[in-house]
Amino acid sequence: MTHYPPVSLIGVPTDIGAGHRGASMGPEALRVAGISRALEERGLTVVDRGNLVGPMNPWLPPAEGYRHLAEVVAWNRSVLDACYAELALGQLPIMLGGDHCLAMGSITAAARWCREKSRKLRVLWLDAHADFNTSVITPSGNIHGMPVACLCGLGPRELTELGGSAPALKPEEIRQIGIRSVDPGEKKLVRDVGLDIYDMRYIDEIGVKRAMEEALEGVDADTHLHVSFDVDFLDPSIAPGVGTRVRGGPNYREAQLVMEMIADTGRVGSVDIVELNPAFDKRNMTAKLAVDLMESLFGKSTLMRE
Ligand code: 6HN
Ligand code: MN
Ligand code: MN
Ligand code: MN
Repeated sequence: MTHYPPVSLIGVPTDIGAGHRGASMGPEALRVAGISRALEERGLTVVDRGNLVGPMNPWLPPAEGYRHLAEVVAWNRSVLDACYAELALGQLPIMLGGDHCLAMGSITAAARWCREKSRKLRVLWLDAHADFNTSVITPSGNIHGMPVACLCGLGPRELTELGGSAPALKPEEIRQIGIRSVDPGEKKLVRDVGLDIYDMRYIDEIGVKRAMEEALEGVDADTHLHVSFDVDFLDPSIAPGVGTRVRGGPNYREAQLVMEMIADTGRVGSVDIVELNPAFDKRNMTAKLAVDLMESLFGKSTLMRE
């Protein structure tokens, strides 16, 4: 049985990078769905640090390919500081989002931490989308569609150099799982960069088990796993509470297996739960499912294996 450090929940109540309002209500929905208790019942020590504060959403159209760039930078600076502070305290930070742009801050923090501790970083990006747009190729200007590109050094300096020097992340440190919606320019870019993408077609063909074995290959005792869980990874029939629904995602058991196999590594060091949008949800069912999947991520499985 894995021994985990104490968990710190950090609310990031913003929808600054999204194309729909409402992900700012995500942190509270996850709390209402019982995230603290669920993790405590897994035997973890949990402290809820409350919510970060940042700029309001001015709801403006994109300017030069970016919507709300200054506000996205401000939010991510506080995410970076808060997430890094928890890692430095020996805690395991879980970001309660919030839209997916916040992963620039949390992953930059994890990358800095790993560099200082000479640990290997592996990012597991669970998402329907590759989030690899730039201001030139974006169809929307929404920065939640750009965090992976920015982390890999493709983006505005304010974001690529969030942690000082760019890039925060090498493409070979990331595995994307569940992908099924990639924009035309984005498709070319992910190929050029050589991102390791386990898309739904691949998962359909070889199954979750083998896909996850491949995605987790090389993870060892020195690896820090950062799990960036975009709730739109899930099939929208079981997870309607998101702004950007794409059908054809993992079903309930497939998603559990993804989490269980990550749990088996015992290497989870930081987590984002993002894009949960209570304005689109039904009776908080998506938040409850996200909590259920967090239990699996921290070692709960149907038959106790520990
Ligand atoms: N997400 N590829 C689309 C865009 O506007 O760039 C959708 C991005 C969705 C981002 O869900 O985190
Ligand atoms: Mn995303
Ligand atoms: Mn997504
Ligand atoms: Mn399937």
